[in-house]
Amino acid sequence: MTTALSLKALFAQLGLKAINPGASDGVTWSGSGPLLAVRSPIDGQHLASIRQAGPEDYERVLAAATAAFAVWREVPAPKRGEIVRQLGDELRKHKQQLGQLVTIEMGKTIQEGCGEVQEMIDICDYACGQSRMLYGVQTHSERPAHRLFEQWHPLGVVGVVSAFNFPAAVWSWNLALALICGDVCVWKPASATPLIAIACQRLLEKVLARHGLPAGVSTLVIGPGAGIGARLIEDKRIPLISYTGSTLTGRQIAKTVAERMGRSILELGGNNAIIVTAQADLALAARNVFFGAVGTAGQRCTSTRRVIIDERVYAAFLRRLRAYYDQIIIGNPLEIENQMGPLVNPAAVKVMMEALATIAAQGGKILLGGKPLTGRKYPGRCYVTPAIAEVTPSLPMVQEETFAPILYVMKYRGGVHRAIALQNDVPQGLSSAIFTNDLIEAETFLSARGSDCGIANVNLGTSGAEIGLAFGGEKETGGGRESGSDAWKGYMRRQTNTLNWSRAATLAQGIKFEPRQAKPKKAAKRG
Ligand code: UN1
Repeated sequence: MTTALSLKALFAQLGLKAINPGASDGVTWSGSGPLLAVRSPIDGQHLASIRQAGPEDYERVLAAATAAFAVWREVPAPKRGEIVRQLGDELRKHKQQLGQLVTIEMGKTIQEGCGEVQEMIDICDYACGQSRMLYGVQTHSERPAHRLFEQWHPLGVVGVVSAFNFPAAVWSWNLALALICGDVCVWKPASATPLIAIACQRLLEKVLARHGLPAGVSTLVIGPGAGIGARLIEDKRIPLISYTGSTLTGRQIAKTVAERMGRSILELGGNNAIIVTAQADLALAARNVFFGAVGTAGQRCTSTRRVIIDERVYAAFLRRLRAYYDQIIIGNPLEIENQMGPLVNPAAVKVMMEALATIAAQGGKILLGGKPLTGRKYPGRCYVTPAIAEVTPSLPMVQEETFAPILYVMKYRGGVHRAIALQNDVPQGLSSAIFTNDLIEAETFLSARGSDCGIANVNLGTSGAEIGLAFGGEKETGGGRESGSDAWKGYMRRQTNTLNWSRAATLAQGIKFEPRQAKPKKAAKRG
């Protein structure tokens, strides 16, 4: 763990204090709710406290956001892009510190903590470019002298409810696009990771203040999901809610937002599989499965949870995978040589242990790992060894996402279509991959009869998507899309426009509707 001094220095550089207000309208910080203690999963150390947002703080924030929208939507989109670019520059300058804070607060390795900040920088650059490309189509009207086109207008206040596992990047994927689209953001981070949210919010406020922009373009409320979160979800002033988290909560949010005719972008659970066929490069496959299952201690939505292996290469593949698991270095994630840090909190360890017990009770065989780690090297009750469970595809637990480093291995027999059927046979549909050097197998996997997921990869793993194309998944993953491609459209309202530049009134579809000629009025007699 960092020494007290370097934690102090980190806090000073990122604008954090021992007690931090949990609500910001973009300029003024306040907090009238109960105190929230923030602990590091690395060693259980108390890092800081948050005075959470109360109802009046929330109202103040929403009033600022609503007022800011009226100003921000008038700022030309490329100028909005320039603000986002400058946020990217601030992130660049503070990459190391922010990466370290991510690691201290949620436990991913420092490599991955810095990688998360890099992903934020990438989306800022991307969004800046996109701000000059908010294209609407134009087509030919069926009427003479008419112009038919569409425009994309800003939507309003966007509520971003983010998860602990990408505590800063989820915000940036939404914020960068929302801002260039002319929307303003209210951010409610996960209660496990409020410090990184405060640090990011402060950096953005610095940029906004430099340009004299109003408070409320970017705002923050920290508080429990059931309190401040529920307020946000139910608020009619917020036309779009972007939520990243569990399917259970997402289902509830989807209902509540739909009930008030709002929109939602949902990034929910994944149950991501890798298919290893007999034509696979087994060394490449094992390496990728290892990172996919163990990276971020199995706490990514895109983590690899299942491997579906051709029975002919099952034993050989497993030998290679075991070799990686056997040499894994677990420990303080701030130390660069450690490949896996702790889970986010002791409750997550409990969930993992219970899941393993259920898997065993259902007939699964725990091949290795799955034990809590204790002792001097592992303070804080959050360290575990990653587990591999050998299962048959019909094992009920295989249908569920357990947010922990548990990997299911299973065999298939027959052609690639058999493996694809198993891969698709779960309620979730986020990410998927196949390892094969056979073109027909690869293309079948990517075809309409292939993977049913939002992401499908060939010869690389399920996690670690780049920001350049849309990110999200199907089925119980929620259907939302963030990041690249045309995901920006989700943050705008579309308007179809028809403009008549003639003096004739022409109806579409050839309909004639001529008013009868009105008789000219007789001139009034004089005198
Ligand atoms: C998540 O876990 O919520 O593809 C997102 C990845 C990252 C995003 C993960 N770029 O693994």
